[in-house]
Amino acid sequence: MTWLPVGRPPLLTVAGTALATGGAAFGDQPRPWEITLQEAATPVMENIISFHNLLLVIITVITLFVLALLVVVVIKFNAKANPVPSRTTHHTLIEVAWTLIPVLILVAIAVPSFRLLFQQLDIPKADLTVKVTGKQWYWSYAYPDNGKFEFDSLMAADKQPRLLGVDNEMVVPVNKVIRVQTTGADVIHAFAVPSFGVKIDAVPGRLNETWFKATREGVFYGQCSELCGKDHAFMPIAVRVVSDQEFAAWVEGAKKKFATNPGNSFASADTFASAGAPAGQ
Ligand SMILES: [Cu+2]
Repeated sequence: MTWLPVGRPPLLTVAGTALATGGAAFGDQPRPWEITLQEAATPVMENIISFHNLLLVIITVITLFVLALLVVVVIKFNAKANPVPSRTTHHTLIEVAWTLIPVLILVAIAVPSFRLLFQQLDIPKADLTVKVTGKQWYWSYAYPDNGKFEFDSLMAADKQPRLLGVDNEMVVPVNKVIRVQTTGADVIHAFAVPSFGVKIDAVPGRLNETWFKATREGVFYGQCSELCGKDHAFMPIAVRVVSDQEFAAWVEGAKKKFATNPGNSFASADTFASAGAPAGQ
């Protein structure tokens, strides 16, 4: 389902590579002067980028066409150039055309659009479920399939990348279908990771579901995308995608590490949010 080449224009790739060599260790994140979408790491995001590129071409052609018509009107039909206006009011062929052509354009857009929507909403058989809870102002990740542990993920002020690094990353295996269930503990938050093409509300009293299948290893950053209070900007999402073996090893470690804090104990005092974290969770 690729209509156009996916990825950055060549010029931006050069700039992106230069920046990437400086920040390669920091994974997928926004980059200075970036005007494109972040690089895709899932099939859904690849299709989102292709769809975006298709729409960009269509809207550019339409805009230039309308601009050309306006220029023609201004030059040919102003009072000086055309002192005696035509009294024509109807032209059947043109009327049919300007009704039919937009309909065809909309249909051409609707087909890939619905295909993409179905791909996003129709969750394949999941290999792994992670329950994500948005809280003021951090995230909790629960792994019901892997020993039922749960841990908090708070922004770490001393970690790079700034405002995106966290103390405990969400870890998932590569090339596996991850079902993400989101909910909110207090107010509405939104779980969003651009490279995965994932953005879903985390609503109190409701369980939302989405999915992603990361096709490459690395660390992928996102942020809460629903204004949720004073530290909305300081509850980043960091997802580490690793091999099956690394994931199994991480699960073993996590079971022990998080066994003593069922649910909601806070991270060490050197993390940013612990200073302002609400008490009595
Ligand atoms: Cu939030």
